[in-house]
Amino acid sequence: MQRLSDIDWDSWKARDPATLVFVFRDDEVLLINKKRGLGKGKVNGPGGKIDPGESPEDSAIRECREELHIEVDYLEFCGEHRFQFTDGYSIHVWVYRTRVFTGTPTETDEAEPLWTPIDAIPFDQMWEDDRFWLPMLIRGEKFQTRWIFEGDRMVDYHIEPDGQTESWAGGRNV
Ligand code: 8DG
Repeated sequence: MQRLSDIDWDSWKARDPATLVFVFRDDEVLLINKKRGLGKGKVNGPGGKIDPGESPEDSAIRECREELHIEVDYLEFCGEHRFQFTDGYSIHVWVYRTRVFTGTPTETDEAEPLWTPIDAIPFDQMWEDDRFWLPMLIRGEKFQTRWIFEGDRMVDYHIEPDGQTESWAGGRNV
């Protein structure tokens, strides 16, 4: 299982459903130094696994609350990632962005907040795929993606553009 074509994507179901959130303020994006879980030690957006019975959006809101002590609102759906790992693990990730939040991002056991200029995103400290789709998210382009990973190493991928994100509910576009 090294290529996308080795997988029957029609019957594919991820072991874990999960979320990712990117919060924007002026020309900055709120990233985290992830302190535990899958991707520990990497820079990422807040997010995590969806609890049983929880909607992706509710999970995204809860993860921002738990990881950074902020309340996010007006989440815009940006796309979905389907990750298949060669060891058999798989994760399906719903991705959101917003400019609307209350509270001050605060370090927790799970995350250290990093307000980051959008032209200085540290892709070399992030998952290998992020450089392909995070610029699309910033431009307001939605995506449907599939990825094969061998551990930390991306071995195959496909990105399907999926139209435009609705305009920012909370202010100007970036
Ligand atoms: P835990 O209770 O299991 O420790 O943690 P959790 O917070 O519920 O879940 P997690 O392990 O943090 O969930 C994995 C997170 O990593 C989830 O937000 C989705 C995200 N993620 C991947 N792969 C990739 C990737 O390639 N790029 C980016 N940016 N994020 C990814 O799983």
